[in-house]
Amino acid sequence: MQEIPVSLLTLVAGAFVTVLSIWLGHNHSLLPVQASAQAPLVDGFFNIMFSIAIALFLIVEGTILIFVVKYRRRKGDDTDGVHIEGNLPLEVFWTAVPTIIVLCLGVYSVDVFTRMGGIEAPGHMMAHSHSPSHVAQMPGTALAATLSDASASEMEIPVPPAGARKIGIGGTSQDGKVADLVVDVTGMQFAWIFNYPESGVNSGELHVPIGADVQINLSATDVIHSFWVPQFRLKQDAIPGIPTQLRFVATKTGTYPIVCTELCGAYHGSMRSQVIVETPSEYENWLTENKVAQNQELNQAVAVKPAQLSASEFLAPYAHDMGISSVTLESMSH
Ligand SMILES: [Cu+2]
Repeated sequence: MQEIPVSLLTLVAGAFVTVLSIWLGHNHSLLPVQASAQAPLVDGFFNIMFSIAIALFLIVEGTILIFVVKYRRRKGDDTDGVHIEGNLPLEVFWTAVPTIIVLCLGVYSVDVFTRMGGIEAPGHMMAHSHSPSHVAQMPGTALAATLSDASASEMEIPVPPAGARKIGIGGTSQDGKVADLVVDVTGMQFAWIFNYPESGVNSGELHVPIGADVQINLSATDVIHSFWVPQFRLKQDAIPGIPTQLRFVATKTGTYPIVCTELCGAYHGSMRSQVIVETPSEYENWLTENKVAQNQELNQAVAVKPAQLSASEFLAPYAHDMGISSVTLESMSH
């Protein structure tokens, strides 16, 4: 009986491994639900990496299994194996293939990060600097300062403009488009505080309307924390003294966990909150209820921090007792 050529068998096995890997890589339930417009970008990247990992697993483990059976020791065979040393073409091949894979994944990951708004347009990020005075003002650029003596004309040094460059996903890359909703988020040991600057509402959980372009300004009061919503596939550090931001569009109503994912102290594990993605009308209701509730709290407060209040807000509780109308008060403060 004639044998099937090995090359033909290899070709069939290769096609089978390719199809199976791609199918498994795109039909798994390893990732949580996609709840933001950014999530499919990350998942696309994950699925490609997972497909490659499955293919490598099948090739390596499959080869081991085939060889264990095919080249097992036969009864009465006590001879040594064939001595083989080196195979340059083979070594070039198995070095080149991973190199190409890693380079392609690198380019793809940067593309995903850019489309999510993680990298600012070059004009925003880098500025040509020919003046040593710029260098001197930058923190941590002792090395750059030394180098600039040698090649000042060729150096590209990031110079933060007056507004300071934004760190995080979705900075100024959205073509300067203003977000629909801005929320200031403060991380502290061991809680997240959400402040809605437009309405003055403070909350322990994040409410956002579905489909809105949301910008989150992150800060930390003590140590580094990290704001992570697995269902949004978004994560950004909150760093004391350095403002960072996240920008996302929620695409699925529901309640999703917010997890601090930077070990920040003894109760790091309990530093959790939740983001509630609501319909616009539900969101408006929530906002109105909280505005009312928090205004009542303000009027009943025994001690408030004057620094956080305008003059009329601060005087409002006393003005009523003194018989001064809020209109008078308003005109006094201008
Ligand atoms: Cu934390």
